[in-house]
Amino acid sequence: MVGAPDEHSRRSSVEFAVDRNNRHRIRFCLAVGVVALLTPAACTGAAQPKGQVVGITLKDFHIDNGAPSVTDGDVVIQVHNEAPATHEFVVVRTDLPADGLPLGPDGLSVNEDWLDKVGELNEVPAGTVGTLPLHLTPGRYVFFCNLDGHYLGGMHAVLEVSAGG
Ligand SMILES: [Cu+2]
Repeated sequence: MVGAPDEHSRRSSVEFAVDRNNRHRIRFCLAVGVVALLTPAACTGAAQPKGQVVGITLKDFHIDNGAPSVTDGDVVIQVHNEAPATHEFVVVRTDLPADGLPLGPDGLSVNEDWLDKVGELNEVPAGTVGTLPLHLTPGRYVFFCNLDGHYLGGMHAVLEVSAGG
């Protein structure tokens, strides 16, 4: 314990440098922090993104959209992959038909570079739920899976976002 006395004297001098008012304020903040931790809202609110929940279900090869229209603002897209395979989930803002997005040179996937991409989940493993929080402005959005051939296989859906009151 050679370092102990040094440690102690350093701490004392630091405390000495902090005037009484500041020390009071620090203790008050700690108390507020503890109260916040003990309230249920703080516990659940920290982990859960807020917004209108849009439940999406991925299947081989189809996307079910539980809420085809929402109002603008914070939206939490919950992507349930009920298919036996991993899928991707891409969101673009476009007025193009869901089955009329531009394809890339491979002819098997959508050319995302030509689209206004709003967000994506690279991988939603089979049997899991992916969460994608987005802030959406009014407009029309298309969801799709862009793994080779999956979009062409029918994995696309539309979400209409209207201006809220
Ligand atoms: Cu897919």
